[in-house]
Amino acid sequence: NFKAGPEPGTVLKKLCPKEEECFQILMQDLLRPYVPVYKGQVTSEDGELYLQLQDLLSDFVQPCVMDCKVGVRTYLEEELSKAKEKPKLRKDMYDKMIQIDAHAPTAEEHAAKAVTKPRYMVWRETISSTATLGFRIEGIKKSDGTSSKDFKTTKSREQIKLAFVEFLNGHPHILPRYIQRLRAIRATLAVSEFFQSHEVIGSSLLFVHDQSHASIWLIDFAKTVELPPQLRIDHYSAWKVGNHEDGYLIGINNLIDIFVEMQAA
Ligand code: 4IP
Ligand code: ADP
Ligand code: MN
Repeated sequence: NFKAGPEPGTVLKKLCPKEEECFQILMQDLLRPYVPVYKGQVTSEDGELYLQLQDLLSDFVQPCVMDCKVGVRTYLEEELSKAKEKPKLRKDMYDKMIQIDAHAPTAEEHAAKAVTKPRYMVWRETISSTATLGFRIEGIKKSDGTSSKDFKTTKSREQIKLAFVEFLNGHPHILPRYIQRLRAIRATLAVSEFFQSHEVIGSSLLFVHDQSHASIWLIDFAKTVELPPQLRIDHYSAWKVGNHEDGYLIGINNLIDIFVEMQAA
């Protein structure tokens, strides 16, 4: 999905037209300092279209990287209505489900050896911290290059804190910088036209630090869509089918609270 860009300091991500549209708007929005710079489309040797983005890691030396997916909902309302009209059974998602918990599927799902996508996505939200805290850890890469995606059942505040402590291990001075950056992001979201007019689903915050620097960016807008005309959301109220709420600010607030708690400890 990703590869090194043609110019140094850039990466290429497979083109998704919806995501490109977001980046085009974001380059003119107050959120611009908090997203990778979008440098346009490029075609690779094999004829595939890519988005060329600023490589967020290029100014760091042996960085530690953490991807946190933000929001209480991780699938589009459109995917829900599609699944209702025409349930598509996903064997791959059933397999991913039983790998974590053989008892998670219902008798019917066991018989079909398949689940629908919303069923799988909601289950993922509830076994992780997404449903309760409005964010979850997707992956962490340490400065030695080793990485882990083993956070699918990291759910409680305490489990999250332990993972954050481990992520910051040996760099306590980074904590206030992350808090400052998260607060700046929250303040900017409050005045961003992009944030006012979009439902932000499946997007992540990318935390990056090394010995001396730390920063956070918003990434992955493949499932971020413009709200229907006249519809407004507060990114905080409970989601109900049709209201398009994403819980993005629940996640931001909990992230700030948890980091502040760690600083006080
Ligand atoms: C994945 O589940 C992630 O939720 C993907 O979201 C999602 O892609 C996949 O759906 C789903 O199988 P696991 O993380 O548990 O493996 P993301 O790309 O944000 O990580 P979508 O297409 O919803 O973005 P499918 O339908 O692509 O398999
Ligand atoms: P996907 O839609 O495939 O999940 P993402 O946009 O979420 O793709 O990116 C996947 C991973 O790639 C992120 O967790 C992050 O580690 C890395 N990444 C994404 N964007 C950048 C970037 N601009 N610079 C450096 N690394 C990035
Ligand atoms: Mn992603």
